[in-house]
Amino acid sequence: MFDLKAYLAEVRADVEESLRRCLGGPSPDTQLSRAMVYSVMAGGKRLRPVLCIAAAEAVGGRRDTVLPLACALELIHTYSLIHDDLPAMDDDKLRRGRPTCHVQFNEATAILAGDGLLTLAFEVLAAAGVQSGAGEKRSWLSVIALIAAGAGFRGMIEGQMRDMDFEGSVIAPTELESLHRLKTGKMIEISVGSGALVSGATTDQCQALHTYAQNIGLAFQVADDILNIRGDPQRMGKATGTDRSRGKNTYPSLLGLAGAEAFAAQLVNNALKALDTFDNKADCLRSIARYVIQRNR
Ligand code: GRG
Repeated sequence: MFDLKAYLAEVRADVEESLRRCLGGPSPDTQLSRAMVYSVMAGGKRLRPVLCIAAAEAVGGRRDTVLPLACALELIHTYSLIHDDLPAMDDDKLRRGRPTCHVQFNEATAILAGDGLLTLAFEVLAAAGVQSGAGEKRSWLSVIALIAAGAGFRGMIEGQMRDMDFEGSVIAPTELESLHRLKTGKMIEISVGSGALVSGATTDQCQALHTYAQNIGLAFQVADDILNIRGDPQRMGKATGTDRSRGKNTYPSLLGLAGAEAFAAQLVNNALKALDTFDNKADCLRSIARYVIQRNR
């Protein structure tokens, strides 16, 4: 039986050490760098780095090769959380169990800390590409393009835009699905896809992992919607009940709680099925798929 708890603890420790190195370069001890470190090192499940590393290992790749990639994904994710919490967006006061970045510092610092993390991510990626061997540079360039597109205005940012536009109006399930495939799903897709790509996955493996990622990406969002109703704010480190008060479209509001749970379980089954041709090196990905809907934070 795969020990997911031990795997998560081990991968998170490696990622956090690497994140500290990324953030600890020759920069002055300024309010800006303090705000960046504050938000990145505030905990968090590190799901995107874990997925990136697990996908690499599932196709026989090495963890140390993809660590810069894993860090870049977490830096981009943290920037998106800082900006999502801003008064102009969700106006949240608590994130990862701490005051949000703009509450702890101020709004301008939070905006710039997000900008700093986004650009640092591409600095880290480009440096890894430069240091890679001659035969690997092409896949690093492809990965940089994949990440820029997934996190960008046709990906996560467009998802965020739609999420805000649809607040207060009822939308069809298909619209909700395409919104989440962008807002939450794209980062999960590129986490899995980039880890596999840099590790030399075959086209068939990439396709199967893409199906896996699409399904767990949506399942993650459905679970997030359920946790926003049923979760314990203390354990989650953020407020709950916020979707309803903001008039957000969610899976429980469209399908009911039981319907949303059944949908999430179906998505996880689809994800597991996509891994049928993989050997036991993909057990980490299989366990993560189950964890995505069993998690309590
Ligand atoms: C502002 C450009 C921009 C994008 C924001 C990610 C996002 C888009 C918004 C976050 C709001 C939200 C609640 C999204 C639903 C799912 C999600 C991404 C939750 C946060 O990710 P976790 O649970 O957080 O992995 P931790 O803190 O564990 O890393």
